Amino acid sequence: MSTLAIRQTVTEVVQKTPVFDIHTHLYDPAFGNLLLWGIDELLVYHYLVAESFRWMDAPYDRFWALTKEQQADAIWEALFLKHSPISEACRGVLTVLNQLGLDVNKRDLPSLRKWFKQWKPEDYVTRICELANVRKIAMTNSPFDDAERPTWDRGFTRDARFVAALRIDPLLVDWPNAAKRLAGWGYKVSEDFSGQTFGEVRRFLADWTKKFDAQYCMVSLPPEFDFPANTATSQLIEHAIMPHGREHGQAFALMIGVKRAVNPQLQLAGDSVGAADVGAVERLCAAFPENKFLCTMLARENQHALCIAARKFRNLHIFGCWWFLNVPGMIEEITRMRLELIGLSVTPQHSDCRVLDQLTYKWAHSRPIIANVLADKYEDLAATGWQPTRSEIERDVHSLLGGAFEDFLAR
Ligand code: FIX
Ligand code: ZN
Repeated sequence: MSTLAIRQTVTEVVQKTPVFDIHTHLYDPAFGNLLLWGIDELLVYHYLVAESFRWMDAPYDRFWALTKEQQADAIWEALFLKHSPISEACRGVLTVLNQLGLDVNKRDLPSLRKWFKQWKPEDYVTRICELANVRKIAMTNSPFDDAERPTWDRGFTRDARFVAALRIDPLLVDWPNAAKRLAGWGYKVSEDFSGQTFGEVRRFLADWTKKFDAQYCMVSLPPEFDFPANTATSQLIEHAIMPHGREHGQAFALMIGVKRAVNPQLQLAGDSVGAADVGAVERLCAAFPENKFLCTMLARENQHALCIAARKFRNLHIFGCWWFLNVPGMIEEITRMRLELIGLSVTPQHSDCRVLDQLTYKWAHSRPIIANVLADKYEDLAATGWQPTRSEIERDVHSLLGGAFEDFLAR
């Protein structure tokens, strides 16, 4: 293949390969209103809330007292009408509308609202999955979430496109309160870890793993996360999460580097970032070679060391350009570094979507960047005389877009 043919083939294959989106905040349609979609949800996405407050002088509370539609109006006005919507999150809204065949140039929010009202959620899921070319979506499912627990308790017919992930932040970052809740649900735990506490936490994890059919167990952690350490988090990981993971063959996903609520007035939009110690991840992987770890980190400064950790530990699979890193410049830099350091045994991207429609933009924006970096790498190979074939390219792209993740979980 000529270099032009390589680039065209890679671009086409990356577009055509269905994705397994391994971390989102989307829900199976059975969860009703928890599955967010449509223009108002797109506009009140917390990424845009944070950006819009930069242009607003009114007290925070006045914004929060508005209805969702009024909040969306205020954001539309501040970020789309009064200034050009060039940030990645703003551009995302326009990509969604454009992919749906709507004319963004009219800048006509009322008629956009009207268009969305004609859809039924089940049909819309299918339309969006087709447009985004997504084959599977990992949800974020928390037994501590009062909004979703009743649906699990009641039971429902699963939509095969949505798989569950067992999210346990309260257990690991707020043990005293989590212990009270577990005790309330009949698990014999004590805050000081005495008696059967660890066994009972394992029973809790096993019960919800079964109820969710959870593909992996996940936590987000602050930059201060350390292991081993004299903390409840470290104790619980060692004595409950690790044995649970081994017993159920379940990977443990760590998302490290989030500083929660640096500006609580911004609510969900108020979280920030801090550099963490990749050494803690290395020590976990070394201490528990029989466990599998998935990891993404929020700080740009951690990305290189995290790649090196993945070179050292085959029980570590790194993934995604998380949150503030999910912007074109960072995706390009991080993806290039990962492919150069660990080749194809990585999942370069997840969407982290909170609104169904965002699947179209997150993947439409990431795919060409991944394709471009990959094409550079194949061109380098071709320069040595090693010609990649189309089927090799298809195999590799399938790996990057979820296949390597599935293989890792199956190991
Ligand atoms: O902890 C997480 O899973 C984060 O991804 C979210 O909580 C965060 O609010 C987000 O939406 C980032 O994209
Ligand atoms: Zn997330």
